[in-house]
Amino acid sequence: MFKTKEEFKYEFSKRIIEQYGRTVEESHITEKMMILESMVRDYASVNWAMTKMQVRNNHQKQVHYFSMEFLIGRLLVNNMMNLGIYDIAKEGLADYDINIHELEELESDAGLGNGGLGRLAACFMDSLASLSYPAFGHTIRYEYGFFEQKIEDGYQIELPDQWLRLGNIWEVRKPKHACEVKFWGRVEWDGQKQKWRHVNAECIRAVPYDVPIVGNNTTVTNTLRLWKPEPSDHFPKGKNFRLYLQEVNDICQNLYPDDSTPAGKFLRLKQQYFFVAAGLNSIVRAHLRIYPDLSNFHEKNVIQLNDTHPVLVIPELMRILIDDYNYEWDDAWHIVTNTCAYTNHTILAEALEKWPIDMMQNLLPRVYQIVDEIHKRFNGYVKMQTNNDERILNRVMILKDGQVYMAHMAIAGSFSVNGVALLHSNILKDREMKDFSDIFPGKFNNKTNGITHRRWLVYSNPELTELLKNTIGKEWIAHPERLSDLRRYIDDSILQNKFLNVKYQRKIDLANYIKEHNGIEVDVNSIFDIQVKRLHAYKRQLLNVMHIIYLYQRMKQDPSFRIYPHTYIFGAKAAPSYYFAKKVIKLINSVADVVNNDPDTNKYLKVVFIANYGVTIAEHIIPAADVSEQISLAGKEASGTSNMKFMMNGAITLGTLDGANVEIAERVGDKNAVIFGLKVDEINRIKDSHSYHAWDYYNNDMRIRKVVDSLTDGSWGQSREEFRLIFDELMGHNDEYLLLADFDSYVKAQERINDLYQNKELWAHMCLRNIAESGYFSSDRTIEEYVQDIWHLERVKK
Ligand code: F55
Repeated sequence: MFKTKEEFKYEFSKRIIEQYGRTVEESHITEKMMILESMVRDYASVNWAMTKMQVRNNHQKQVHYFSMEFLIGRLLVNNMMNLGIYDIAKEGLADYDINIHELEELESDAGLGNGGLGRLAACFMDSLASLSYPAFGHTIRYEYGFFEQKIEDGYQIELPDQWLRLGNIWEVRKPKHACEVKFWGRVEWDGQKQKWRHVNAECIRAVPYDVPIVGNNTTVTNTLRLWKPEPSDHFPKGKNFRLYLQEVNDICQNLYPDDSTPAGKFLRLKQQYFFVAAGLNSIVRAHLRIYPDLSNFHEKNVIQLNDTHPVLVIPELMRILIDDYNYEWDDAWHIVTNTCAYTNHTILAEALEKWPIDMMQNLLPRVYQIVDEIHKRFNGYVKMQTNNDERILNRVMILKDGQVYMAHMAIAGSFSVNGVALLHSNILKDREMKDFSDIFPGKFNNKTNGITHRRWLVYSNPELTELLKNTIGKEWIAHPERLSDLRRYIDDSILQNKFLNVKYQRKIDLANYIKEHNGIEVDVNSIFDIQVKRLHAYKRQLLNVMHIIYLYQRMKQDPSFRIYPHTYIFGAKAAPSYYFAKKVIKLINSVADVVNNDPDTNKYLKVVFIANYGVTIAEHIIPAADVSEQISLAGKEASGTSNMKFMMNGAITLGTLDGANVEIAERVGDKNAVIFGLKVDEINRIKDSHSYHAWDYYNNDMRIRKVVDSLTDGSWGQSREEFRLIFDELMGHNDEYLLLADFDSYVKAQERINDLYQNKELWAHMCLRNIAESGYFSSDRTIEEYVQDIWHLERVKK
């Protein structure tokens, strides 16, 4: 493998000639990019093979992270940086007159996820490898990732995300690890063998495509296994071949673009079982290559269930143990419940997965039988634990109202249940899932989320990284908690100025991006106030827009009222069938059109909606933020993770006491975050007493009335009906997420930002304090906690 620039250049040109029969100069830019990728992949593959061998030979325990989503983004730069070969490659390419950044831009952004949950899985894989822990990820190899968003006439348009257009150099097809997954059919009792048989099933072959997950500054390279469905050799007799092929392909066509409600679709259940069954099959086979049986399965494997989506692991592993390996129920249950751990990411009732019983029974007849048995035995256990309390039993049952409650099965079948931030974990334990935590004391725990500081600071913000290195050295890169070394310097005025200058540079970059993509000129000296995340009512992008409308109306009405120049920036994808969310996008764009083109105000106020928000775009946006909008209704955002990325890049959180904002505010202190809004207990009181009346706020606060009225009086250049849905949500449905109740407090918080920003020294001090306290939010810390409390892994041994 190349160690020097010259070796790199030799290898690069040799491969181009061998592969394409041309010189470097003659080759096409995509060819150059693909050759570079293949060199990095091959560079990584030595470590990859070694890691697998070491884990096997040392009989090490592994974690298997099962997730329907891994939002990994681009890998080229990340892998080169983690391998420490970026500079060699960059300089070698420069000698050929190739700008490495141009190659980087050609890689597609692997968007195999919706939002926070999928991105968390990707950050965890990076931290696991970088901390040298043995880990596998399992998911589906979607043909099309999360849709590409375009904005036309202010509306969201969805286009297919063809991430595999140029092929995917990182993946390696592993047909030898393929297996069969069975759907449909029925179960029959085999009297001779004394067990159930699944007959007349439709088989689909599952073939793994393995992607190396390269650790930073370690030889450990783990695997992300993408499962692809293919036609089985056991073609179902009498079935129409084309129909069958269609069914096979359907499984991996699309990622469900829904972060709010489990699309009650058959196909989604099929997807879930498909990758769960395939993943388990490969783990069991790997285990049996080393050990004589499965009785120590849970000592060598731990399976983390990323939300309820992969919870079929529980009955499927029971099925394998009982049907395929002749374990008794109790022994199998012991293994399963010592293998599985479950992470909850939401308490929104509409997001808790339930599957109609008949659907599961038809599609997965044997698995359903096992679910039914788990349900019966769990009922028995609950009765025993609660002195036959029928009310509790009714609340915790796995099967009820004709549905399978996946979260209930997850809790019953796992040894650990965790939330993703302190507040969220407490709400789970003390409120939403209190019955379960009474039944299983000790099972519930918290693991506050984190983000990989490598991607989200070191690689995406090299300017800030350089400044940090020059100030506190580079220990923090391997030990992010050492960002606290910065505490001593936050009042150093030279550092403060350098920081403000780095921020300024990044704002220029983003301003150029906006100019190029939106055609809008923004003032780089204005406050960049940014809200980027999935569009959802509870995240309250609408509150942000309402405040912008209020500022605009007030500046129009009162020429003596002017704000410090602000650029409000949004990025958000709405689920295609989520009409309200799509209307909010349209509203943002309509308000932007009016406000940006009004010469009375546009020196002070600009609004920008950046299309197609995803990992790659986030890497440009986040380093440029002054203000991080984290304004969900308290109690609704389980954690949030963009809040951490912004903090680490020196932005000030403008947020409610929700999710991980609580922990951010606690760490930086009151003075270094701008917190507003109702708190969880206040909201609970309001909701429990039914005492909230949106119309009271409308009638009593002229600012609110004017903002709300503007939705239906044509102010935003549209018909009066265009935003009726939004008006109705607020005034007709009594403002479920209490925007009007938090409006006044939000206005005041924005005013605080406005004042604070004008004191440059104070502002820089606040930003630096945020960076200094952000080490805790590295996913390295989160992973260490999972390892200590749940997974009990050892680092890969040589
Ligand atoms: C995707 C599909 C379904 Cl069916 C349901 C939810 C999702 C999804 O994307 N959820 C999600 O992203 N949840 C988020 O998880 C983050 C990581 O824990 C949290 O930070 C965030 O608060 C939570 O909303």
